Formats: sequence, C-alpha cells, structure tokens
Amino acid sequence: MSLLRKREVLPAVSDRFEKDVVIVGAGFSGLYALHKLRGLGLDAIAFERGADVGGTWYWNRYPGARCDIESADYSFSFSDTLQQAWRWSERFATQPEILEYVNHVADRFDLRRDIQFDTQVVRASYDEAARRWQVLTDKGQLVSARYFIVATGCLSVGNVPDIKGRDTFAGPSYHTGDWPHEGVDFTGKRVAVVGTGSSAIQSIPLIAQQAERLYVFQRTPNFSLPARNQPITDGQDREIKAGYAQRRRTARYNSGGVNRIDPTVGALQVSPEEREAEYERKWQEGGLNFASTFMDLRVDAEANETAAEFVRRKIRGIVRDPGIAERLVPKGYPLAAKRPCVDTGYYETFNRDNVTLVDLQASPIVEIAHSGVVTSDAAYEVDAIVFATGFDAMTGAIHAIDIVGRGGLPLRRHWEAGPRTYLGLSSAGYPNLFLVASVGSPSVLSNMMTSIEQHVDWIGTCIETMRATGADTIEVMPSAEQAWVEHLNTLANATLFPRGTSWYMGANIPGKPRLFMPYAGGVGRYRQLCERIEARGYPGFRFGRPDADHATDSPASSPAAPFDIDALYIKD
Ligand code: FAD
Ligand code: N01
Repeated sequence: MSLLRKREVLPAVSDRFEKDVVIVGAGFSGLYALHKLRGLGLDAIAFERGADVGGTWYWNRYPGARCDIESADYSFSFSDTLQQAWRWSERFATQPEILEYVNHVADRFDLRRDIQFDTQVVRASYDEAARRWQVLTDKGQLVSARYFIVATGCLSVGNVPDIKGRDTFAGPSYHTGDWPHEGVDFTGKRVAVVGTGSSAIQSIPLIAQQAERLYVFQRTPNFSLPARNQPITDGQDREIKAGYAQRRRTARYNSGGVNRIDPTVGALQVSPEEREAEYERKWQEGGLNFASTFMDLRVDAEANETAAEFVRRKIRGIVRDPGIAERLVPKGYPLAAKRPCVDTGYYETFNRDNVTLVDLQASPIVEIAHSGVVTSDAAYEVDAIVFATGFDAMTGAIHAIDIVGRGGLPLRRHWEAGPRTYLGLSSAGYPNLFLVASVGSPSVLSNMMTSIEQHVDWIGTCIETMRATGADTIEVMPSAEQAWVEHLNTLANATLFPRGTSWYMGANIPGKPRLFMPYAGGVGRYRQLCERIEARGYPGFRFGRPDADHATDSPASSPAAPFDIDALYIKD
C-alpha cells in the first residue's frame, strides 16, 4: 500500500518557475479547474501524485467499484458536445467505465499537456511581499503562482487502522482506495475484509464469489439500499441526451444535485399504508433516492425511524439465518446520518456457505497476527486482508500539504479545532487560495459533479472579476469565516447528521476534531447564496490591488460588524 502521507522532510529546491495558477490534483475537480482557467487565458499547471488522471477512479479499482449517483448525472455538464458524444452503458457506471470517461475528457480538452503526474505537492506558502504562492513539489520544483487551487479530493487519503501487529501479517494486504492496477485474484484464497462501509459493501459480493472463504469483520452495521443497476438501452440514451438541459437545471437547484424533484410531503403526514407503499416503490426503483422518499427523513427522528425500520425488515427478509440477519441490522443511529450504501447482492451474500460475518461489537479485533486476524474470542487464518476502512476524509489531503498563510500561520494550526472557511471556498489569511468541493460546501452530501462544476465556475468568474477591476488578491474576511463556521453548525444541528459517528464528523480518525464538515443546507440553496454573493460584489471577501492592499473592501463586509449570512439568502 502506498497511501498518501504528509512529508516530514522537505526536498531541496532544484528548479524554479512561474505560473498564474497551480492546481493540486487531477481528479474531476482539478481537470475542470484546469480547463476553465486555461480557457480564461491563465497559464496553469496541475500536479497529480498518481500516474494519470482520474482521482477517485484512478485509485479505487477494487472489485465492484462503481458510482451510486446515476451515470447521466455523475458526469460533466459544462460541454454539451461532450455530454452528447459520451454513451454511458449502465445506470450506475463501473470504475473502469468512469475512468475511461475521465480519460476521454482529458483527451478531448487536451488537458494532459499541463499536468505533471507522479508529483506530490508538499508545501505551499503565501509570500506576502510578492503576493504570490510558493508551491513546492516532492521533485524539488518551486513554483511561484498567483492562484493556488486545492483540488485534492475529499476521499483521497486512505485510512488503515493502526491495529496491533498489522505489519506482521504474512500475506498481502490491500486498501480499497489504493487497489493494484493489475487486479487481485482471490481464487482459492481465504480472505478477510475489514469494514462494512460503501467500499466493502460493493466489493464483498464479488470477493465472496471468487474466494474459498470470506470473513467479513463488521464493527457497525450499515444501511444499504439495492442499486437495481441495469444497462442503458439505446432508447434511454436518446432520452437522456434529449433531456440533458432540463436534467442539469433540476440538478443545480435541488437539494442533492441530481435529477430529482425534492419531496414536499413528510413521512408522518401520510397513512402507514401509503408510507409503506411509497417506501416499497423507492426500494424497487433502487438507489439513494430511497433516503429522500419523504421531506423530513433527514431532520425528524420519528419520521426517519419509519424508513430505518422498513430497511431493517428488508434485511431480515433477505438474510436466511435470523442470528446473522440481526447482526447485520443497523440500530442506534438514523438512516442516512452516515452515508447510506448502495449494493448489488450484499445482504444475499450472507446466505452463502463460504461467508462468515464476524461481529466486532461482540468480539473486537485484538491484533493482526502472522497468519490472520485475531479477535477477543477467535483467530481467523487468512491468506489476504482487504482494508475497506475508509479515508481521512475531507481534511486529510489538505493537511498532507504544509499550507502556510499570512504571518506564517500554518493552515493545520488555523484549522486546529476543525476546518474554517467562508462558503467552503477559502479561508481567512490565505489569499487567492481556493478549495474545490470540499469542507464547508455541499460536496460529499451531493452529486459531487454538480458541486465541482459550481465551485470551479464560481472561482472562474471571481478571477475574471478581479482582472476586470485590477485586483490581484481576494481574501476571506475573518468575520465572514466565523459566521460561516457558525452557520454550518446551525444547519447541521437542525438535521440528524450529527447523530451518526461518521467520517462526515471526523469520527473515524483518532484525534480528529469532531464537527460536521459539509454544508447541510442543500445544493440549490447554496448555489443561490453563492450567486447572490457574486452579484452583490462579494460581501465577506476583500480584494487587494498591488498599489493599495485591502482598499476595495465591500461595504457589506465591514470587519467590525458581525457578518450576517442569513441576510444574504434569497427568501422564499
Ligand atoms: P479526487 O477524485 O479524490 O482527486 C483528487 C486528486 O488529487 C487525487 O488523484 C489525488 O492523488 C490528488 N492529490 C491529493 N493530494 C495531492 C498532493 N498533495 N499532490 C498531488 N496530488 C494530490 N461521489 C459522487 O458524487 N457520486 C458517486 O457515485 C461517488 N462514488 C464514489 C466511489 C468511491 C469508491 C469513492 C472513494 C468516492 C466516490 N465519490 C462519489 C466521491 C468522489 O470522490 C467524487 O465524486 C469525485 O470523484 C472527487 O473528485 P475530486 O477531483 O474532487 O477528488
Ligand atoms: O469507508 P467508510 P468507505 N476496525 O468510512 C470500518 C464513498 N464511496 O471506503 O463504521 C474495524 O464508509 C468502519 O467501521 P465503523 C462514500 O462517500 C462511495 O467504505 O467506523 N472496522 C466502516 O465499516 C463513502 O461513504 C461508493 O464502525 C473499522 C468501514 O471500516 C466513502 O466513500 C463506494 C476500523 C469504513 O467505512 C467512504 O466509504 C465506496 C477498525 N479499526 C466509497 N476502522 C459508492 O458506492 C474502520 N473500520 C458510490
């Protein structure tokens, strides 16, 4: 496993050059940022630590990996020629197909010529005198750039738990987020999968078909919804292509960034029979939309419990052994407080004779030994271990870069108690640094493609505005940042999200601050707010000019006054 780690020792500088923009990452965010900013005439370079484009879809090659947002939505909308040319073969595309799509995008827009692969950005410090970022790579290149775009991904730093004896295991071990490109053949092997999140739930059914024996080590049972994946027929493809304009409009202004009309009825406003029928309809339809059957499932515990109980009954109906079924049934937290999984045959897999569920709540892992995994009541001899143990989500990749802002303040210190941003776009004291679809914005609570495009478009317009007005820096005002931090908390606390111990809360990484990191107000509301801020001259930001730093503060952003986010929302 070669998962990304923070570099403790920095390389010596061997090469220096200048660019207008440095972008970190060549996943969907970095690629679109490169295309957009190059289109504005900026001289941009992207650094990517992987050997090619794709980000998530370059690294996560485990069996069964695919998207759980419909392919037609989980794709770029910025070019109609692109969306008309590309033919998705399945409702939920596989990792190889998505990677093929990313490559097609990179080729179509000739992006590779400005991407340097196999290169990790290790440090970025703001030079206050030059008003530029100094970006250092692990190859010893020091790039001076006006703008620094952090497109490092929310789920790009794997988490392998520090279990006693982990390195003594005799066989191979894998992390789902760093899967060998040549694939892994488990035929005839005894395999342990640690974890039961989305990655595990997608891979377990396929590993079970291949392995001689599979042990699934489960700490917290998850809610998983059937995908009901299917091929896209030629007729459906024509329909999708004819309807793209409307589809994208819907996605941009609803809560989740997908082609769905948000529900307007609450689960407790209908009769039990109607509720059951509606859940059944969504269950049969397949996919994540089940979690949006009623408008109050994410905010009302009693309403949520009706959906949770429906799923529990389904699990009990699928898994033949009642004891195993009971251990697979999620309890004690609301449905969708942790990201629900979407599966093909997950619960059915536990009806197979070669699959054993190991309940870590009853008997935790005590160590990994030479020959396998040892729990408090048994030793499981295995030939291979798959860590489907998730990611140091959202902040992991940002903090793996030593980012230093005004006054030499490391971002790691500024964010000691948790991420601090305004709109999830930038942070006070870090001029001209932009984050793409990460902490403080809808990002992981949405179709990421919708959110990535929205952020990159906003950044592009902002830079154009700066150039038109002679500004060379934009910076978040501390009062706006503080207001946004409080606003994010208020939004999250009005939902059931904080009731799940999830990576959304940083709860999966020991020592990480516990707070809900994404924006829980929905994609449409967030987009409208960003549009408002743009239209009103960027309240909450201040612009600087080479001759007069901070001379162009927006009147709406007086540093002394508390910053009022609510006043900026468009009222219904
Ligand atoms: P990434 O794709 O993570 O790309 C970031 C890139 O930055 C990586 O290639 C990384 O190597 C590089 N990088 C990081 N740090 C550095 C550094 N210091 N120097 C150089 N390079 C660096 N989202 C959805 O909306 N729908 C889905 O169905 C969906 N399915 C998913 C399935 C899996 C298995 C996973 C893990 C995530 C899924 N996601 C999904 C979330 C997914 O991460 C986003 O949809 C999207 O791909 C993110 O794109 P990105 O470019 O922002 O980040
Ligand atoms: O990671 P996870 P993931 N001992 O953090 C367990 C996206 N994604 O890679 O819940 C034992 O969700 C941990 O247990 P617990 C999607 O956004 C999408 O699966 O902490 N177990 C949990 O079961 C998703 O949410 C798709 O008790 C340990 C598991 O490991 C995100 O990526 C597919 C442990 C980790 O689950 C992350 O998903 C894949 C330990 N020490 C990913 N440490 C789609 O379907 C952790 N665990 C589109």
